[in-house]
Amino acid sequence: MSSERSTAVRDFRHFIGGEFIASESGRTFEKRRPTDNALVGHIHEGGQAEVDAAVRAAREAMQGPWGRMTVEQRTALLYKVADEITRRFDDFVAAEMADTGQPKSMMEHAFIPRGAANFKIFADVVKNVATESFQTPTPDGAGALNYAIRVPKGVIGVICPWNAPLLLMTWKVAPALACGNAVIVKPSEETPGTATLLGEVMNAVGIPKGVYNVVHGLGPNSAGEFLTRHSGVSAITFTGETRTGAAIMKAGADGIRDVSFELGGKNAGLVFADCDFDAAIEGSMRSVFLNCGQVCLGTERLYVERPIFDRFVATLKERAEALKPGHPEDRATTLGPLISQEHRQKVLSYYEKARAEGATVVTGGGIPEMSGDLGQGSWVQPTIWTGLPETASVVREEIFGPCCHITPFDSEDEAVRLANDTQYGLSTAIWTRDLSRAHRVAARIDVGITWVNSWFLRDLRTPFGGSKQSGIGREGGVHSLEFYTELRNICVKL
Ligand code: NAD
Ligand code: 6OD
Repeated sequence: MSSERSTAVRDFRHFIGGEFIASESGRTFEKRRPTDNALVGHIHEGGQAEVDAAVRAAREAMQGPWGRMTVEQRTALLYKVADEITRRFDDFVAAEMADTGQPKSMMEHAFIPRGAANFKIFADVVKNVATESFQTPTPDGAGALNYAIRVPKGVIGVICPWNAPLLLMTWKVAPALACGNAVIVKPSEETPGTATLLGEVMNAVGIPKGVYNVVHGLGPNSAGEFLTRHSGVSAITFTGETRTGAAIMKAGADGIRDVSFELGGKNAGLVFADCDFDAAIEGSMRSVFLNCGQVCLGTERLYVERPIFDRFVATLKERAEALKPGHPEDRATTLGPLISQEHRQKVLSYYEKARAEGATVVTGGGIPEMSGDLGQGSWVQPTIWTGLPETASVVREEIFGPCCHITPFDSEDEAVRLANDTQYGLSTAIWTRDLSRAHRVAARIDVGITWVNSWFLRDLRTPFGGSKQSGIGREGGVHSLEFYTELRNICVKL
């Protein structure tokens, strides 16, 4: 495994039918490291041939031993996958750090452990969830018994983003496999590392060949689109931008393929004057700046009740200015770079728009000075704005960077109205000591997930997903089974 400081250039091949293979076309594209823009990989670009091969391998796997395994056998294997991820923890941390440049401490404490946890939780869910049954009266008095069984849907296409690669990929792969499906993963073109490594894990623990496949590539007119159009793919689970979701939905429509979508967000944090101030600051620091702001659940819009507005803005400014961008392996580093130069251009264009639209730039708004090779990386300053109307583009559009706009509010109704005034509906964080208010406000906000006095506190058994343009469907716990299985009803006349 290449260390983050080394510049070894890796070759990222597809993982199909249990083998690491090159593209038939011989085409590759570059992976550059976000911290210093060094070339760290050549990624094989999958085309129709690789998607066809992966679908064949997955279909064959479903006909083979995998398709005949009992739930106990399958879930025992998934526990081994989790244990092997844990055994190779340092390799996963290094792979994800090289791909995303985010601080090692975050990888170690949050993102990589979730890879293993996802496999364990869904193994447990599948073993412990019952299906429904009804006793039905019949005219002859003998009755009938209706009961449902769950069967795997088939081959699941898993299309992933780059912001938390292992966490988000295994959040889909684990329940899909627990339910007995085979998967074809299309990782983001920015983050090939951990999906590839997971292929090694699958082989090491004896997951049958063809159950887990990875086809690298791009989106439109490449592996991503070919996967969504393939008639051998039964359903598509996708995490990424809302615009991409719309394209995938159109592609899937031809085959009436089921979709599960986790899409963009422009989430609000609501800070009431009666909150635990320090906790609200601590939580907002995470919800704005974690992962350099590249978290779909992040709060790029903060609304703060007027009596504490000035103090809140000043304290958040002080804390944001204390963030330390730097090398991911340095324990002092608290802020990573953006994923790519291209994404930095997008974020900086919003920094520019904010100025043009008349924002007060409380802090940031540019590029930090980084020393040595880091000067070539895709760094941006943590940025806070105030003073813009709700119509401003940085208040309406998802930026996916380390930035937020803060607006004062005067009443609970106004806070709810402001939070809901968006095309998105993913998450909200409410900061208040008044529990009645917390329940009241949470119920009125049109999002899939509301956190009260916390943010990104996850229990994997709970429903997760977005309303409005933030997604379709819910995953997590039993809700994942709804997507990854077909429910068959069997009616037995007694
Ligand atoms: P993206 O939509 O650009 O890309 C995601 C994946 O889709 C990539 O693998 C890409 O290659 C593929 N893709 C692109 N076009 C495609 C097409 N036409 N057909 C098939 N595949 C295609 O998203 P991104 O930039 O990688 O990720 C950031 C976005 O993801 C943000 O909008 C963020 O909010 C969202 N996100 C949402 C959640 C959630 O849970 N709601 C979680 C993480 C990220
Ligand atoms: O925690 C999860 O299960 C999840 N899907 C998180 C999404 C994070 C978005 O960036």
